[in-house]
Amino acid sequence: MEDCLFCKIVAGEIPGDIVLETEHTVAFRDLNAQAPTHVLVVPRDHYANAAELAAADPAVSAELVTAAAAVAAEAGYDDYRLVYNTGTGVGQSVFHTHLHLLAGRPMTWPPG
Ligand code: DGP
Repeated sequence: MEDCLFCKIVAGEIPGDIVLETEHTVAFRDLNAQAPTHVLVVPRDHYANAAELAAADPAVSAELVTAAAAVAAEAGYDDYRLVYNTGTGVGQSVFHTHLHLLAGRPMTWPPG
């Protein structure tokens, strides 16, 4: 999609610190890391949020989770948090589905 930041990272048009690529996903480090490991896993195709992706392509939705687990395992973490923000009210700022993988520090619940 034109003017989508994450579509451009997937396409290699702007740089991303890519840590894993699978058939349908790309994982790269978050520019504004909130944990020692903070990676975003995105589908290669454009969807606005997690629910849109899950409705359109459940297999790729699952692939995001398995890719995130692989990144966590490769980094040596058994404990990690996966987050989808949906909507500006909870902090979504990029409207290309992305799964946040956070690991490497203690985390509280409920989240802020
Ligand atoms: P969210 O707030 O859930 O929409 O998450 C968007 C994340 O994207 C946020 O944590 C910061 C990150 N981000 C924004 N611009 C860039 C960029 O150009 N490159 C990378 N790697 N991450 C970015």
